[in-house]
Amino acid sequence: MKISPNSIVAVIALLAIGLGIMYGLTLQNQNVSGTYGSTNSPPKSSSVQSTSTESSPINLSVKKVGLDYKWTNATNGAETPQLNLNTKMNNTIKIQNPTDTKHELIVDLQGKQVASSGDIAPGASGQISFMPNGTGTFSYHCQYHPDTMKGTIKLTS
Ligand SMILES: [Cu+2]
Repeated sequence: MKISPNSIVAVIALLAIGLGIMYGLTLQNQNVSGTYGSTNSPPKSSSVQSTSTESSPINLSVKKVGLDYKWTNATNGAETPQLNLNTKMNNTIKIQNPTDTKHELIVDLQGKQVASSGDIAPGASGQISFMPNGTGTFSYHCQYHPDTMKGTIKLTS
């Protein structure tokens, strides 16, 4: 009997969904025990990424400093943090926007856009997930505040 490519894709998708559900349940259990904050949400079960190639998420926020807006590290409050990303792994950057205007995180490679969060409205959150597979100079900025909301990205393989 010949196995069609479609059935292989279906089996892989089912396995990925199963893994996603198990991972989600694990996160929920950890939420119950209090080791995780309420901002954690289970990954999308439709992702075909194995969880072993997922690096831990980076959490960004935005702060108004004087008349300017700045990206901040949502964990320690540092302004304009360098983002450390892993090559050959899926990197997720989560963004909260507690300010009174919209922002959009853009990731650039050699000055050309490679990923975008889309608009993040006041009080909303968003995220970018992507896998840098190579070398080059990555950077990030805000679509609407490119002069004050820009920073560097360091790649680690
Ligand atoms: Cu902005």
